[in-house]
Amino acid sequence: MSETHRDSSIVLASNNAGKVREIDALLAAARIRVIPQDALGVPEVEETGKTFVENAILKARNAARHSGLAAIADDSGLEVDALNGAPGIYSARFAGSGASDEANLEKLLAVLRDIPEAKRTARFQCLIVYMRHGEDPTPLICQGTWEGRILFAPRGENGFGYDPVFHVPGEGCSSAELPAATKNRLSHRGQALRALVHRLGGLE
Ligand code: ITT
Repeated sequence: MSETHRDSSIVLASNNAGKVREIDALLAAARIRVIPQDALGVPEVEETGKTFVENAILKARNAARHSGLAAIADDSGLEVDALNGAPGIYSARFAGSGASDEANLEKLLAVLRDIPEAKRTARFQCLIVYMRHGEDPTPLICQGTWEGRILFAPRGENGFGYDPVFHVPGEGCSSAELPAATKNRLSHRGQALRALVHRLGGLE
């Protein structure tokens, strides 16, 4: 049986406008439309997991239960080798609960101030979970990883979160200097969503 949901609605379990924009664009290419959870009055769920996949499942299950629809969730973050993988699952709250992207990014630059370029390796991780309904015991789980390096100062205006300090090897610029389509082609989120679309039986 095809798992494609072109004719039925899917709720997107994210309140992050940057993510929603990217996921919309990536899924639109496969003619899959999603409804952001805030448009359906879905309350935020606490991200109590210890792993990206646990948090993505919590978010997808919450959105599916509250909306009665299939749900897609994205849990993602930045792993910095010099910080033993931090901020990781705590990327959105690195500078404290409710911290702005700017505050998180400034904290990252401060803690890495004395780390030389060669040791500033890092990667974005993205876990995408698709649940057919709130009690789905076999959610689809797809992952993407994007390797790079942390810059010494922010560059560029595009994207969101840590994009201005994430140097993209091969492109010679920060992720925030890439056009949206190029970031989606290369990024952790683009990789994970293309894998999901493939498994849903849609276009790659
Ligand atoms: P939702 O849970 O509502 O989706 P969130 O921002 O809380 O939004 P996460 O818990 O998954 O989502 O945290 C992801 C954080 O990782 C995000 O806030 C950014 O700081 C960072 N991040 C993830 N993907 C990124 C990207 O493509 N570019 C820059 N930063 C990214």
